[in-house]
Amino acid sequence: MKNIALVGNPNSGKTTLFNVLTGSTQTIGNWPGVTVEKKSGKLKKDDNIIIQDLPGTYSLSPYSIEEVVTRKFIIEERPNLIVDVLDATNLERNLYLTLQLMETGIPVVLAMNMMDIMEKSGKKINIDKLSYLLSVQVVWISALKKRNMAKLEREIEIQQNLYPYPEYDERLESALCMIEDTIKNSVSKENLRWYAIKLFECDEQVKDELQLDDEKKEEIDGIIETAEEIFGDNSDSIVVNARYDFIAKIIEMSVISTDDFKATMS
Ligand code: GDP
Ligand code: MG
Ligand code: K
Repeated sequence: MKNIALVGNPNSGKTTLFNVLTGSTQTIGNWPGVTVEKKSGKLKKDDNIIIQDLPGTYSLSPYSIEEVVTRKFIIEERPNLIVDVLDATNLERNLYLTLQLMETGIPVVLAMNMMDIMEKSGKKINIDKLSYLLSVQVVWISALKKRNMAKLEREIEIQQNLYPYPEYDERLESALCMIEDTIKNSVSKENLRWYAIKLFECDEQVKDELQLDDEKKEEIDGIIETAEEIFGDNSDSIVVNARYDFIAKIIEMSVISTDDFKATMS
């Protein structure tokens, strides 16, 4: 049995894709519906694969009920694969969640949705380059028009490689490395980076969950304080900015506006 989770921003097309992949006939209204409960079904092509449709979320911080349900499922159940459904027309915002998913270390495939809209727009995403820069598979799809479904199903069925974690500012990386060292006996190796980042962000839920002793807590507080002095910023924003810097670089290298192209050609 293989467990797959569909994750993405609200309205990126998760439920539409879920229905196509599972053959479910549940109707979706024209208005933006919200999924709060997770819903599961079997892949039409292979009933050894269970797909979860998770609530739409912009982040894996525990600030809203959708975020909590999705985060809990990903961290506690560790699905075999995350299919990250992106609205290609909002790439920057959607990649922000992608990076957080990649921080968990769980194998990820990117389903770049809304292909039909993108084809009519003045922008092009070079998904081969995007795939290379992130070291994960990226597939163009249109869930609504059922395009490239066989290609996505193939990626779901094969074993996806592990990827290197997205690497942020080296000063942040060295702080994370020190936190990982402090907690290495309290969490499993595969979860180390996720917990280090969450502790650096002062995530209360993770702090409660790990129940570290006072000595370790002080050590971590010291690491965070030093980083905040170096960056002149609070730890939460240091991580947010690091993710957006990473995304900006990726977008610069993989998105071309055909309008710009026309302008330089004329
Ligand atoms: P969810 O919130 O991620 O579950 O998104 P939904 O599946 O509910 O989709 C949100 C809206 O986007 C609905 O109106 C869908 O019909 C529409 N939609 C989903 N996929 C596509 C697509 O590939 N192309 C277009 N044009 N619209 C889509
Ligand atoms: Mg939905
Ligand atoms: K929706």
